[in-house]
Amino acid sequence: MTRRLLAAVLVSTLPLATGEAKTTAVSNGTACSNLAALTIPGVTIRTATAVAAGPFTPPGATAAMTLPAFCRVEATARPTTDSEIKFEVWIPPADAWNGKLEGVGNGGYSGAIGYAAMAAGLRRGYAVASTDTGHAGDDMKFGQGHPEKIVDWAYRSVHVMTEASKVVVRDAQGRFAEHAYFVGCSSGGHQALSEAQRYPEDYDGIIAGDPANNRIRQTFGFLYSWVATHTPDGRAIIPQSKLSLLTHAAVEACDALDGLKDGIIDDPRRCHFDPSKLACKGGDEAGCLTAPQVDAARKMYEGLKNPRTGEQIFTGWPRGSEGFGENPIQSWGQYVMNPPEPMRVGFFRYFLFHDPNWDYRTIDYDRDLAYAEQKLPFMAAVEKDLTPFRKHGGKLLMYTGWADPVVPPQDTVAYYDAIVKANGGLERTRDFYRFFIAPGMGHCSGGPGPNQFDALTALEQWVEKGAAPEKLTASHVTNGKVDRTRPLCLYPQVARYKGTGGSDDAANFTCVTEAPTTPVRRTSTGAQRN
Ligand SMILES: [Ca+2]
Repeated sequence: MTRRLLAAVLVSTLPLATGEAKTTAVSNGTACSNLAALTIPGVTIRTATAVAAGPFTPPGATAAMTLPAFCRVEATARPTTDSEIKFEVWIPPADAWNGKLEGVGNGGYSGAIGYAAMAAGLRRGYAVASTDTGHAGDDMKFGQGHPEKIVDWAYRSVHVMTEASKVVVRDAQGRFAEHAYFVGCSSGGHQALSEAQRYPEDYDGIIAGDPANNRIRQTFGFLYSWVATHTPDGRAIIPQSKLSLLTHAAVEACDALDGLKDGIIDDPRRCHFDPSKLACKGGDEAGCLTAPQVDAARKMYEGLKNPRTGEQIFTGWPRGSEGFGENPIQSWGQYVMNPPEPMRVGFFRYFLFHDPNWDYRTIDYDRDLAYAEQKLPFMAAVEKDLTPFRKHGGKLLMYTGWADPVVPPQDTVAYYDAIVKANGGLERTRDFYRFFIAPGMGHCSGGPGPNQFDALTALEQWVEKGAAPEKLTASHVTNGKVDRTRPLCLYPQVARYKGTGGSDDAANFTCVTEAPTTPVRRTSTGAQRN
């Protein structure tokens, strides 16, 4: 069913729903338990249950979360005969509802409803919706022989969830939500951009964090980086301890390039730290890198090039992202070094080649990329003309971390630069699409840089009051205490220390526009200066 047709069918069911509502509800809405009788084409409402304020333990969780009262609706959408898209809608009571709907995004290939994100939205007074994207679990085998389930994961599930959730909320409250927002990071960021590109009318405001939207090339990048950093028998060449060593050395070399020695590389594009500076003089030791380790690190920074044409297929990972934290996701550990095979090799086995035994050593980066982009173009969300979303009045707030070890931030920057070009320049683009980069932030959170900020309030102000965000104020928190704040500036502006007052206080920084990065000069220390 096309989107337009589905919307028409949904609208045509509304008068009936309104009639029911008037006979059963205290307010203008339908009583929670009666929502189970709601009819939406292609959607089955499985349960509708009033949940009292207090502890609530989501399915699959061991710990309870404390929530305000809400109406919990569990539903399944089947836009194709092979689809089984589970989603939930949580609706606050009329007197607690802020009049808005928030769709929340997913992580990885996760077939799991995002209960924690739903809880956060509900506490703010939102009606919230989340989907399992049409399958259970993070394993990519679900796509083997199920092309429609791949489409459900790639973009359809969020749209179907959104359209149905609007109707569920409308029936529960007796009126449509005044605004709809989507909030996601990582795969959720991919979903966010996909919504703006494919379904520009779904949301009025969208937050896309560390978006994995260049999904096909990112997957080729994962495969290449794994092969480049593992021995032929599959052992990681760089141990975790040496990932931290690399970060320490990169920060030491490039920290001061931004004029402030604060343990943060402000813009890794200006940092050209050469890992050979750490080369062992003799044998392998804890404080140095062997020749294969130097080579592996270089390839991580350089990224994947087409072996035939030399084209950069996918960017490398930034200096400063190697190993800055204890958790494997705060390093190249979780997505590159630690997996026994290339991360997301299932893309090739189950989605592309339909061969569970496909050997990643046989990849041809030229031929197979062309094939993948021809066969599965819907896996990526890289459309650059966002005119329909702009015309809808939508606002898009995108952010990323300059130390992201999972989704390379340079790719997000390249995408935004291309968006600016395709949408009439920076000023016209900023009217509806703004980008903020957090120096020293990891993947969606964490890292030495300030990485906690309230993007949703900024987006609300923009959509509802017309106050476009000029900067976001981010905090760094250690053991529950804020120990540093910093403005995240409107790209391409950067935060510069004013020269007086504490350098851990956002008030002592100003956002300035710097000249674009120019070709850099290699110095004897390996650091680079313009
Ligand atoms: Ca610095």
